[in-house]
Amino acid sequence: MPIQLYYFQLRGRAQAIRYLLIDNGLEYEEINVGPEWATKWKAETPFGQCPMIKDGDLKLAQSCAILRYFGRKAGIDPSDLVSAARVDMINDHEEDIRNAYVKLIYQNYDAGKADFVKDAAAKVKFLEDLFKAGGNEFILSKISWADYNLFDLLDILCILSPGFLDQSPSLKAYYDRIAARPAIKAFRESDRNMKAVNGNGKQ
Ligand code: 0HH
Repeated sequence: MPIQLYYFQLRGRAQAIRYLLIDNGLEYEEINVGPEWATKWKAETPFGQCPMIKDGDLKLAQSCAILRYFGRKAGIDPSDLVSAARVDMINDHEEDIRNAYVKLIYQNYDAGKADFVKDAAAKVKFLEDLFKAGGNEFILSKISWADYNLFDLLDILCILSPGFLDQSPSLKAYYDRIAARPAIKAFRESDRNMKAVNGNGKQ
């Protein structure tokens, strides 16, 4: 049985997982939990939330745990202590921005958008400086699980605020490099790439 990815029919928290799976040739099947989320799937998940994946006997929730798991499975998990710490640090910063984004989208879109974009730009500036100083093609010199999460975050920030990366040349080059990876490019140009970014029509 292939890997199964349980999520709503939207990009949301599953999109980075999709990028990782596709870019690393891991076949998977989408299970759209939307129609029966509350009645069938919610109680099936470890924490009452999705995304959830099944891989053989393993049932796993929490998007970053899923990314780490598939990163290890695909052999793109950083092997040394310092590299793994750098990847974790950048992913935690990414998650701070993403959690604020989710709050904006679902709770305060119209009133909060301008302040959110300003705050996210200040937080992303730290990443721009780190990428500029590091001089790596990815968070490290080779792609790792967290790059797919960061790429998706930059993508949704550019959708929210076109030109968001205009002041961040190193991150823009990084974003373009990942978008141009053949499997990711083909996926993003295909019908498989879901149009809905979030569950309430806001983006
Ligand atoms: N920390 C978790 C992670 O990273 C957060 C997961 C989470 O928030 O995996 N899951 C939400 C779905 S993402 C969840 O399970 C937000 C999209 C909501 C769209 C809902 C409506 C879609 C209709 C087509 N939420 C459901 C729940 O908590 O019951």
